[in-house]
Amino acid sequence: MVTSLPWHIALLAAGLGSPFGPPQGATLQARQIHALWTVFFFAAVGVAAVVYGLIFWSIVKYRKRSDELPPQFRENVPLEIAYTTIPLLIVAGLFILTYRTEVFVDQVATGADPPVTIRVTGFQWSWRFQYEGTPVQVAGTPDRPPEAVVPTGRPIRFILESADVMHAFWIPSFLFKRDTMPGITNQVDLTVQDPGTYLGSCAEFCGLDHTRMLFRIRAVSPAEYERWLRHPEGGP
Ligand SMILES: [Cu+2]
Repeated sequence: MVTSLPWHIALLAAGLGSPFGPPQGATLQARQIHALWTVFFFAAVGVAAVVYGLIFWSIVKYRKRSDELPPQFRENVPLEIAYTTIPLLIVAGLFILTYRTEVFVDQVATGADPPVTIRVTGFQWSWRFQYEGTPVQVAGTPDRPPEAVVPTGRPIRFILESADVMHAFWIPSFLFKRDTMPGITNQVDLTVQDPGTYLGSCAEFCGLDHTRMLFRIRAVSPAEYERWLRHPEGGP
């Protein structure tokens, strides 16, 4: 437990390191999610400005000045149509943008140039990374979290599986989390843009040593990746 504390502090720091809002994210997919978040944020700011503006305007302009009853109105059809239609349009716009972003994040590339494929297996209590089409495998233990090396600028297909109970493959810097479930295979393509070492963790409580299910993704240039694949540290 104590040994994993620095990891969790580092995971937290990864989330706090951004100048505004959530971290921008190190993958192509994360950048889209961040862009979507920014749209939501400013849409919320706009709605809040109108709502609070009207509240304060009403408080000041229509404050009680005498005991005389002010003019009484029952309805204002154009206004009612406007305040029903405009929010519906905003919600519809946000829905469409969210749908497009989700489709982009979930799309699995097809084509002649297959992405790097890594079979990720969550187990109590660590992770195993098998590089498809190669003998390379990186497996961790609770005491020695595994480090998977990936190339930058190329889609990496993660095939997510579980050997026992439900886990979740979570890399905060990728703004990405997906469950690994026994009997179900999840697939995702992520393209890491920036070289670096990214911390990951299990994000689904899975038993006693859940907090020790840590891992690292180290993104390097494609040339360096090919070198690593021939002589992986901790590999066969
Ligand atoms: Cu777990």
